[in-house]
Amino acid sequence: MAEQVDPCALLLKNSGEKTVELAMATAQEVVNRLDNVVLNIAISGETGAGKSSLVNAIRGLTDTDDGAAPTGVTQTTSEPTPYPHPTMENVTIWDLPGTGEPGFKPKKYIKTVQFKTYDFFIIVSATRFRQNDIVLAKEIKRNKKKFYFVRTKIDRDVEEEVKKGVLEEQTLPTIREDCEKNLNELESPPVFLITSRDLSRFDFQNLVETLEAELPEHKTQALVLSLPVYSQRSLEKKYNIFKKAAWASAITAGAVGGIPVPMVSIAFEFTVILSFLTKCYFSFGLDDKTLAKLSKRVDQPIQEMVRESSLVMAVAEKTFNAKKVAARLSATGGMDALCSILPVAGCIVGVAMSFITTQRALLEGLNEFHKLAKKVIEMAKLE
Ligand SMILES: Nc1nc2c(ncn2[C@@H]2O[C@H](COP(=O)(O)OP(=O)(O)O)[C@@H](O)[C@H]2O)c(=O)[nH]1
Ligand SMILES: [Mg+2]
Repeated sequence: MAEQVDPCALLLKNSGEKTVELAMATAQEVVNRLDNVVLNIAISGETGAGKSSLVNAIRGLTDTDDGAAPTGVTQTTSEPTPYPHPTMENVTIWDLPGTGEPGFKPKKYIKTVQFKTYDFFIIVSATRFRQNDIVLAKEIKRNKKKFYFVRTKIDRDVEEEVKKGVLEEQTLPTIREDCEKNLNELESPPVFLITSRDLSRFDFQNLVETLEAELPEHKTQALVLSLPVYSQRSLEKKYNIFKKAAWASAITAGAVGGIPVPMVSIAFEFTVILSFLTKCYFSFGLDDKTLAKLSKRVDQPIQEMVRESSLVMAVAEKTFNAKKVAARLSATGGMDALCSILPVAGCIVGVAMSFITTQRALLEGLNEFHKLAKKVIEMAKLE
């Protein structure tokens, strides 16, 4: 049998609060943060620089996917185009109009694109940064917003240099220095070298880490969860966010049903587990769309491997088949009970369950997804 743990003590420990009331308020905040944080990322730069491709890469899409921003098209729009994240609807990547036209007016541009909308700007170039990029950065700064310089299409440069016998290790610092020198008017801010074709290469991780250090914590969380899994490190960050949020989801399972604490017997809502695991599932990139693309790209049977997990399948099919999910979660005493009491798909179970059992179920599901996602990274050799 499971060991006796005092749910109240566990709640206080997990929340870091002194009273149950404060812990409940914190829990609600943690849960809201998983869903409701609004993040708006602006991608700017000259026409042809690679803005739309970066918009797609950040959203985990290739240029030919449904809903992808059109790329390689020469016509320009004068309006910013919002591209909502495919699975986190509060995260939007904005494809801004090109800045390269003669007579470009940064002040007017900033006004037209409604700079207040964005949490930060990414200024993209596939060559050295131009005067337009520099004046735009100055204007963004004057409006007290942050900007980051991204030099994209590095895969292409590296490839071309390799053909001439120049190694990648030599090419990268040369490009970096050249770009940074060109930005000395702005006191040479860092330039992040990336390729939208593969975010696991070059400086994308550094860019994300710089953003993490500079954005408010809740925005950072939305950013980390919304980015595709492109490395072991990016997965670990997501995992830690979910791990820290599990207790809060577990406790609000009771509160959502309008049932307040008594701690020991909170009404247990099965849909909470599924909603939590569905978020993990998409954020870890375990969904069919993502895996089908990855399997094809790296020519490995990754999708098949993941689909062997019945927990994944239950979440994927939205069958909300409680027995299937519960049976897959390891057979702790609590889980056995769960199997026997959860009758119909998707319904709220009016059975009293403890916060501890719910939390355990969330963590076990999370751990299984984490293991699978790690295996995906290994099979795809994403490092
Ligand atoms: N090799 C390579 N090509 C890229 C990359 N990013 C964009 N491109 C290509 O560059 C062209 C212009 O990109 P696009 O995103 O449409 O530029 P935009 O006009 O700034 O939106 C397209 O043909 C893209 O496929 C990249 O990182 N690597
Ligand atoms: Mg474009």
